[in-house]
Amino acid sequence: MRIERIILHQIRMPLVHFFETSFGRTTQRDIILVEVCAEGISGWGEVTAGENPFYNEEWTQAAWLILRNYVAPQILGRPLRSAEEVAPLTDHIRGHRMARGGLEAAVWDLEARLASIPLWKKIGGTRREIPCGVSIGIQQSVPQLLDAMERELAAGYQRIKIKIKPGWDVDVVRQVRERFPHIKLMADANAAYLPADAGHLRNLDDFYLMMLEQPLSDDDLIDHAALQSRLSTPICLDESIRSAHHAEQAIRLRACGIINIKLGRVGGFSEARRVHDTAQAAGVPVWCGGMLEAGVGRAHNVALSTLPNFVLPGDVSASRRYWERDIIQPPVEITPHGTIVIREEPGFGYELDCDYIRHITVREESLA
Ligand code: OSB
Ligand code: MG
Repeated sequence: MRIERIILHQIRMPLVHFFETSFGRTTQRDIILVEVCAEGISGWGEVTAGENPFYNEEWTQAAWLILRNYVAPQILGRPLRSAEEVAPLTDHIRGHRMARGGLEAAVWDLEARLASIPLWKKIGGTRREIPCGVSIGIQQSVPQLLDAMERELAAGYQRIKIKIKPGWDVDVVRQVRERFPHIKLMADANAAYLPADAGHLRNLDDFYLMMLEQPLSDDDLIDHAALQSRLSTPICLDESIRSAHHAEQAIRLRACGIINIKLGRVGGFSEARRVHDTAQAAGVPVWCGGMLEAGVGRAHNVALSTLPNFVLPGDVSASRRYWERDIIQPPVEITPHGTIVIREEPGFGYELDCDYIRHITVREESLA
């Protein structure tokens, strides 16, 4: 396969409801879609960087430049035997894994479409139905949070993740547990705490959470290991795991018992699979995280979640939780028992709604 053209599309989509984490509130998304073209067929990827460099150092504007000036020139016109060759060709670029991963995922989709097989089969997936959870952002009040949880549980979701930060943590989790004593529940701090908060975080052990996600800084495996030794609740790492090497180090240090895999954060499917395999070999379960993706990224997350060690419900939820109208057809939907059924269509398995994409495009550039 030889990529003849790469088209960057930046789209703007308002969220149905704002999404708030310890690092800030998002009300509308600015998303880069990467279209790679060969032999009259297009493959699509989504860059999962945020609008601001707050979750990690990446953001939409920087990702556009990295893709245009550094990633696309490495790939354009070059004969590729498989999508696995893409990540090594951009390995000399330090960081910017979401930008690189957006294009990498597009080439995987293209390769699957050229072979007329589903992407999930191409990457070695085995599940035909994946378990789903939801991530609920920080709310204005506890009753609002409880209402939101009520709605998601009624929709069938198998586990609820709530976002926490200093001042919105132990008391909130206590009230949630009083209201929902039996559900699968977890909390995500997005790196909002310090090692000195260990005593405070230990209070969370009373609420038998499935896990506590990324309590400490993204660059701090050693303090996560120290914290884990004082907590009975398993720590799950998100921001800290950018590669299989990080996964291996975190597991060796006992810094976590569970890993959240995000396609963009680790730079695409090849590295996501390596993280998956590293964790599986160590007996560490993984699940698929989300970055408020539009349909392309959402469909890629569904495909990734079919790998065998994705044993815990992911933050892979229905399109309608985020979008009035998604950019794929049909939108991603869940069953009444909180699963997504895997589709058999080639590539990522959904149709692009190109008219709608054109309608919400704010910038486009074709590279050849
Ligand atoms: O830490 O998992 C996170 C959204 C934006 C940035 C970071 C995170 C999240 C989520 C959203 O939790 C999950 C989703 O897309 O449903
Ligand atoms: Mg997280």
